[in-house]
Amino acid sequence: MHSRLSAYVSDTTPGRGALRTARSWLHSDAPSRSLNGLWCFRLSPTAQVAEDFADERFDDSDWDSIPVPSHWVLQGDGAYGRPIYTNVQFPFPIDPPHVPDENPSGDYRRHFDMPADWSAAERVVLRFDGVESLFRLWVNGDEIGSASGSRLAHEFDVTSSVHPGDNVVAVRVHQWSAASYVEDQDQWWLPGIFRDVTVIARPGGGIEDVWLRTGFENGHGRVETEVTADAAAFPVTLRLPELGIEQVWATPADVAPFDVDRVEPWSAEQPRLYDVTVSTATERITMRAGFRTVEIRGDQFLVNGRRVVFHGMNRHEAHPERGRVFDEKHAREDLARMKRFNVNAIRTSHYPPHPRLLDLADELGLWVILECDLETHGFDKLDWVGNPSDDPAWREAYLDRIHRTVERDKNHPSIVIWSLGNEAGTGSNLAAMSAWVHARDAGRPVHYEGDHAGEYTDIYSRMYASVLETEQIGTDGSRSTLLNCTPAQGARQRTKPFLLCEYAHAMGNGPGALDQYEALVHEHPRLHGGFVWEWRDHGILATAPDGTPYYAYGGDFGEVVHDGNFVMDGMLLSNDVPTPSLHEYKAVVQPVRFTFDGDGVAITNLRHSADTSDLRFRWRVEHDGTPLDSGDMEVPVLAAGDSARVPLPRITVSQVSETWLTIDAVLAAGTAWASDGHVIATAQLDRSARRPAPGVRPRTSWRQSDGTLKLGIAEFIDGSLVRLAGRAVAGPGLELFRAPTDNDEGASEAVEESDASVAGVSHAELWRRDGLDRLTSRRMSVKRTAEALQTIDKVSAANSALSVTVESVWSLEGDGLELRVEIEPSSGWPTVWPRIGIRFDLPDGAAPVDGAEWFGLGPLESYPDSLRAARTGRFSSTVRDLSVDYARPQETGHRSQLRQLALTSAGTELLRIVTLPDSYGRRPGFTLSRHTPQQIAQAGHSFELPDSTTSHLIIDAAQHGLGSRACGPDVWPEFSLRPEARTIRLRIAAG
Ligand code: IPT
Repeated sequence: MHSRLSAYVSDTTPGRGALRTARSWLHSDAPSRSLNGLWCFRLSPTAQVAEDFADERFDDSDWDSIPVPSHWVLQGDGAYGRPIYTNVQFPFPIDPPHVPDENPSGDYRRHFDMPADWSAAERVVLRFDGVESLFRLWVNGDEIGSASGSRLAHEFDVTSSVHPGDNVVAVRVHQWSAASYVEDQDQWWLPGIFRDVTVIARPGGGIEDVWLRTGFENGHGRVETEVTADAAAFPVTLRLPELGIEQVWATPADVAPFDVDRVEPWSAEQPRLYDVTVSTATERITMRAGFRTVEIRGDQFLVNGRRVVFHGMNRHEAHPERGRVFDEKHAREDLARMKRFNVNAIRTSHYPPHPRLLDLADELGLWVILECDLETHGFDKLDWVGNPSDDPAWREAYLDRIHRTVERDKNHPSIVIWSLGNEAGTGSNLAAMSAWVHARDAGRPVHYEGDHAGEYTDIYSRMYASVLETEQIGTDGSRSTLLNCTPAQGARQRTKPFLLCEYAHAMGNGPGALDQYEALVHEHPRLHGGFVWEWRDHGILATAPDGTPYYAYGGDFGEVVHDGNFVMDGMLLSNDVPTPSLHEYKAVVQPVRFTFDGDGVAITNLRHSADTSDLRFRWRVEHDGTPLDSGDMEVPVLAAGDSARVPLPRITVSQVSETWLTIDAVLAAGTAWASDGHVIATAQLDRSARRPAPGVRPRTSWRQSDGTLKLGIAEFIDGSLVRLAGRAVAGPGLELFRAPTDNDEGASEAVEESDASVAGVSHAELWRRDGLDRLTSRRMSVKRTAEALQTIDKVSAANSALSVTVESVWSLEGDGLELRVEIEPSSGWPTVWPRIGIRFDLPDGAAPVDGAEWFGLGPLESYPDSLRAARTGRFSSTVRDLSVDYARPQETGHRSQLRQLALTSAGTELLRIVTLPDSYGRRPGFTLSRHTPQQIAQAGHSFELPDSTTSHLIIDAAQHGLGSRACGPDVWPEFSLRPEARTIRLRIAAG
């Protein structure tokens, strides 16, 4: 390659010619024009080819056109290459700072009209809000400069190259550059001009930048203003009309802090904003100020003097069709959804979002950790040798990145912490970034998880720490050392507030244990909560060979190196559908706690600072899930942190059905993010009378049996069930397998002794080794009496001596049919089991099973370590909606603690099943699906599932927990399913 070109592409400095003083993204009345829209576009396979075309730069007659903003790999149906997904891996040779000659390079070109009156402007500036990864700019043939820092704003002074009337801008974007080494975030590589391009007229005597540093202390607000403007631009006037404030500063020296009385503070719960204008004779800036003071006192992180608990999400910019291109409507809906699910914080993983997002966070109310665009994770593979974070050649680029990050967004009250980046090892360049932030903004602490020993950051942060370890971090008594810390470093870390910048990896079905993490936050004030990894799946809308639309993940675009479905680890599916784990999260972090005791309930307001005057409390009583009584509850207004005991309503207890009281705290009035009546918190109280399960009647006079047999609605041939209520049925057979979840497939190391995992080997692998997915059975005996049938089967897998004995007894009890199944494992089963269940197969016939109605836990799926969103009640669903459409098909749909179930076809009941508790009082759960676990386990995407002509009902005596071992701890021992004997008892009747 041309050596000048190669030097440019592999330059570790942030580019040349851009304005070095970054500034706030301000709402100004100075004239500007958006250059978004269609640009002429030509893609070259290498940087060199693009370069060779330089001469014909102005002949674009045969170019294509492309929208700006967009990513070229998501345009043109594959004509411009395909997206690549990698997590840690670099999709090019690790040869820093060089990148391959095969470097897709896009030339963009467009005209714009500069109004004649702009010639009065002092300067004309071109702003790029986001270009991935390195770009070069020409205006009217003049080369202006270059820049890297994909998700950062870059401005260029183009005054001397523009003129009134027609102008031409040309931008050359290279997919790969030295900067790619420091932008190795876990996401799709998506080149192009993907954020706005704007041409701005800067008036003489205008305001270059303004920073309102607002504080709130002892009921007073304080404003310190930093105005960047020429002395000649003064006087500068600041107005805050709502409080009747007008400050006029005649000269720069007059700009002084001032106090404001009667001001309401800003918080994520009550995002009170005040309109402010700052103006000179020639320019007016419109801002919204929120008054809050961020501080670290000892090991506590406080806003306005009160400890903050982060119920946060890691938020990437991801959209199935647009990629990282911002869409305000979608973003606003996303943040409103967060609020509806009791989320109160976001970490902008792992780069600054579109600047407008912070306006929305200010307005809707979310605490924000604003993270710089920086990650060098791929150097981990080299034990961090050559890591840019500790290499002086990169110092300028690192400082440029944090400078652009902080300066752009410094005015937002929602931002309470700056983060230097993610997974970039450690080193002096990071320490230099931190020093720069400390000097520039003393009002916000600095976070960076990779500073394990706490050498240059203010907050102790970890990712994926287990529950036990998190507890140890919160405690001083424990002498346990902290990961990657000497005892002395650990002691230093324990003097700081702690947060989990990532935890609860939400890949596929899971995570479990959200409630265990949350409980710790209430016990140990040093623990400030955390940020779930992550908010949404990053699937890209694609079309399967048979025309079915689906959400693609790594490998679906034929990438050479990729990380599969690790990019599908969100609490929302790619199409914005909340997963059950998001409902679980909402229930776990609900800001109102109910503690039942006797005839009363203690209600506690767990919020940061808001009282409960915005809430109403509703109650209802149900008998077996059928509503009996309801009303409103009188609850005094509770200040944050306060609690009150309130008498329960009068509850009529049924002697024949279960009696449950449910209390909901709901919004009394609509907000910007939810309508009135929206449920914030729920609790249930079981007031059922005790009703012992009928004992099993002893039977004698068994005799050998074969041939056909009819017991009530059940028909058998040679001891096997063939028909129930006149419809064909196969089974029930023992089912120990579940289609492995991403967590079941996870092989992260056991992090502590009490961990249930076998280090390095996934449960799924062990299940396949032991043949749980391919069990066979041998009938050992078939016996009958006049009213009962008993079979004994031995179930085991090929090449295994391990087995499970299954005794099934069908009997007529009164006028009903009972099935009792005793499941008895042989000795020696070595691993946890996914489930202990029995499976009925129900071929479609004339009336296919297409729905279920049940009384039990619902409405969504639940598992032993994810039960908090589930409530006891009566629910119904189509078979289809019982399953969650996880990006990679896997175990889904289990409903726990079933009491009654009706299988329906077009609304008509076909079969009714009532469960009886076992001798411990436990009830089975159920799963109803169009596919078997074995079929689901074979599919990489849902479009690969075979057409089905059968419904499969699995009644599970038990299921293994979920855990979060895809990236984090395994299932907690208590929720880990060890092989054990179980009983299932069902009463079955025709619909
Ligand atoms: C962690 C990353 O910070 C995050 O970006 C994401 O990749 C996550 O893992 C997994 O989905 S880093 C990992 C080494 C724990």
